[in-house]
Amino acid sequence: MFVDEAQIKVRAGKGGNGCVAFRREKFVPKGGPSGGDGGDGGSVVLESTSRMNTLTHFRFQPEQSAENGRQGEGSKCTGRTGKDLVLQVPAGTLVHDAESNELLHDFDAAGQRFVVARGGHGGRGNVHFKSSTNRAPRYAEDGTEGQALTLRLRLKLLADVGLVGFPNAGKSTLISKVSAARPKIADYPFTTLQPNLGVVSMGEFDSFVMADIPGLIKGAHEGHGLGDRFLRHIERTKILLHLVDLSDASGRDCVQDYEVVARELASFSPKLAEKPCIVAGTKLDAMQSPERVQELRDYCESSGLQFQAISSVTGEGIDSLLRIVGGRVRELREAADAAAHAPQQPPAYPPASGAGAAK
Ligand SMILES: Nc1nc2c(ncn2[C@@H]2O[C@H](COP(=O)(O)OP(=O)(O)OP(=O)(O)O)[C@@H](O)[C@H]2O)c(=O)[nH]1
Ligand SMILES: [Mg+2]
Repeated sequence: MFVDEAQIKVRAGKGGNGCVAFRREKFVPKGGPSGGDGGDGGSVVLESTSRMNTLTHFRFQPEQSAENGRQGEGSKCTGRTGKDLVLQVPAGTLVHDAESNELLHDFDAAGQRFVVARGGHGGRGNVHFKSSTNRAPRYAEDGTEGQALTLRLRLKLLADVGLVGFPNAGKSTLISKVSAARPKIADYPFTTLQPNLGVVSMGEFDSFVMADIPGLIKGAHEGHGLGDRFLRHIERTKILLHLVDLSDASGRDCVQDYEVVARELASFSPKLAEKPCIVAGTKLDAMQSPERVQELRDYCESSGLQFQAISSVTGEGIDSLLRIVGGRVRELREAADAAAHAPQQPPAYPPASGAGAAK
């Protein structure tokens, strides 16, 4: 089951209460207070991982709490600290406070940790309250409550390349050909009902992630077909790979197919429409009229789009397509790295406003 939205309640542990106790030992009369502090409550921590890509597990456990801190004890013993509760979320999860709708954290990579609810503090034991006027305090602090809040988790998968196209265009067939992903493939529209991810290797040490999502039809942004809500899973990809069926079986016009899907992308988000896009004509082996591929190729050339015709059955064109796609992914990764490591502009000196100038 693929779940990309979930609401959960998280509660951090309460701090343990401080203890009221006195030294009671032979030959130590009026030994004084000896109550130890309570332990701090455990926090709730979210951790992103690349090993899962669904929020399904939260549907079955919508309430999660971390351990409470233990009470302090006599002989100045501090109570045990509550254990943190670490919840794993797939990389690409956005965490919102369900009440205020505030974005608390965006897990935009695997291996990140975020403390979402802090545990309460343990209360101080009565040893801390001894004073010159009160040598035997009979009170200790209570531990404080841990934070509790309701979270709305939304998943936007992280992939480098997003496959788009009409139903039956051959998206799932292509991902199964070039990666270890094994989605369902069949000769009817809307075979794919949930996104699939596949890792495509580029040489020995490099790879990129491809996302296969359900097909789009005209009016998808109004809810036709399966709608366009799955498009958010390719919102963060670097490139779109737009597949167009070249075989005569579809009975539609190739260029029109491309334009219909491109319009749906633009209605979903202008950002998606501006993403670098590569077009692949599919089912080259089943194509009867060569004019179809020529027409699409000309169209792409005039629109400045890279084009490659492929067949997932015979394998024709697949290597060239992967070279084009892999090359673009590499270029965009390098550009993103360079931007992230660009030296920051030093602040203008002396300050333009004159504030802080020598007196
Ligand atoms: N001859 C031929 N058939 C293909 C090729 N690629 C896919 N097909 C067939 O086209 C049909 C649809 O393929 P899918 O991969 O399920 O298409 P899809 O784009 O994932 O479709 P949806 O999941 O419904 O959006 C299947 O019957 C495939 O066997 C190809 O290169 N050549
Ligand atoms: Mg499919």
